[in-house]
Amino acid sequence: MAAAFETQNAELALAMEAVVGRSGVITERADMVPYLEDQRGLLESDARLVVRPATVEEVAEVVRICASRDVPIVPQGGNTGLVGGSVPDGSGEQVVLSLSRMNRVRSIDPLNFTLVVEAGCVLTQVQNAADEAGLLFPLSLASEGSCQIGGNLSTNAGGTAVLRYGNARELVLGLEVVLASGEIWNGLRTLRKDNTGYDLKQLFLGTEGTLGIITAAALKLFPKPKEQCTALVAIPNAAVAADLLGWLRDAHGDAVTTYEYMQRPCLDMVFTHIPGAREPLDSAYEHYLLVEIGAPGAASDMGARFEETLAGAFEKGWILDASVAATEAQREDFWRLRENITEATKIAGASIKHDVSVALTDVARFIERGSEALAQVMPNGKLIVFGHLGDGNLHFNLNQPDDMEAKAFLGRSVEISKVVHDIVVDLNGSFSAEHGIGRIKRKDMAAYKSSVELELMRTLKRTLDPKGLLNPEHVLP
Ligand code: FAD
Ligand code: 2HG
Ligand code: ZN
Repeated sequence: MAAAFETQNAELALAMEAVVGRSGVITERADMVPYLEDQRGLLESDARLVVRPATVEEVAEVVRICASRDVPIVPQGGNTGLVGGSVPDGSGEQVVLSLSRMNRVRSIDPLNFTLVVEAGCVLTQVQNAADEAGLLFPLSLASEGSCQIGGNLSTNAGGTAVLRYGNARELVLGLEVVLASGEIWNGLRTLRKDNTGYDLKQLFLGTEGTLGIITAAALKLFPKPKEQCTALVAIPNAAVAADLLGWLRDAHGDAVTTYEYMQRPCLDMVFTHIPGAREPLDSAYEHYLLVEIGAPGAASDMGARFEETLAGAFEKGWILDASVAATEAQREDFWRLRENITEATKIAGASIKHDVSVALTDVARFIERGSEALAQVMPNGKLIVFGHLGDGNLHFNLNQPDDMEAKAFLGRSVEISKVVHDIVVDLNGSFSAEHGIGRIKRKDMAAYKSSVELELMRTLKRTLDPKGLLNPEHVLP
């Protein structure tokens, strides 16, 4: 039996090599390791092989080879996903299809404000291509140096500029996709308006590689902000955050790009584990916001107006203290605090993550209820609350207590996540607002999604992937 499997694998590897060349196929276990390890180190994973096609035709041929042998495929981008969606299961029967060699910028049209890139372009590469043309591609997340645009689109990534520019899905005009059959759908249109039937690209955006493999995308570009102001603001509690955001938007409109929340323990973790991070204000506070506004035109008085707006909020009692970055280095210091929370908490130990959203007006209520509930269930757990408050999206994570082993702590994940997710759902929120479902949150889909919704999703899956070969253990319970 084992020998037969070995023979099949060797034959599969040869068939793949004929398409992508020898260097495009990895079969040695040791060389496959980086493709098998999930970001959080939570999952067992193995694969028959890793295949790295370099063109859309090669992706299509690889998919046809797998389809003809009923071999499941896990598409992989930068492997930065936090829900185990980019790694195969532990069976050793799946193939990892890495998009990393499909990393060309195909075209840019600055006058049309559009950019066409391949799925394996790292997000910073996409941002830089826009920047070189004097424009902005606004998707921005702490993993941008390694995540790929194909992964971003497949997870409908959020990040720190959603308030102004929307989620990844809203930045897409067209897609090129390899279907489960191995056919290529060329929907790479760069049109702002196109109502010719169903908007098929939506089938592949945010569906985590379960319905097709994105190989290229036509993206929207924006004018680059000419002036930017960044402030680190201490607030008395989370309850004032909605009022303060309303105040800022009233004064600056859509210029408000970033509205990120961090509680004190996040900063303490960053100070402990990230070199160069330091206290941002003269005193220490419990609640912080990182606020950024940006104006495309030459709005020369923006800084002065921003200071005035903050002073007004101070008088209303919504702000305790604030510092507006005077230099680029200071701006980077503020961002370093926010962008290193995930890394710092990872170094600190195991983490049970919740990536939830509620209406902006329910954020404070959620934090209060969630904090109280977790303090009851695990009094020594370290609550790490931060996130994209302007979008109502919080990362409500629990780090392992000092007096508990990681394994015992993680063993309580289901119980702890149920406590948090029940509160979110009670507030009409979402138990999964940003990172996707992957392999880790499938049980929550079964618990919280209606059977009508789940069956509609299964219908789509059966239609587009009748053999169930694309990410079979992902998303749907
Ligand atoms: P991968 O992790 O490789 O894959 C993610 C999923 O997409 C998998 O299901 C995979 O099968 C599928 N997939 C990948 N490429 C393709 C493709 N071309 N076609 C079809 N399916 C594909 N996420 C946010 O949304 N906002 C954040 O602010 C954020 N911050 C992060 C910060 C850190 C430090 C880290 C480690 C992660 C963060 N993430 C964040 C999570 C992660 O970076 C995003 O989900 C990102 O969009 C994943 O991109 P990737 O290329 O790494 O995809
Ligand atoms: C962020 O907002 C990411 O920084 C990561 O979405 C969140 O680590 C997390 O839970
Ligand atoms: Zn986030």
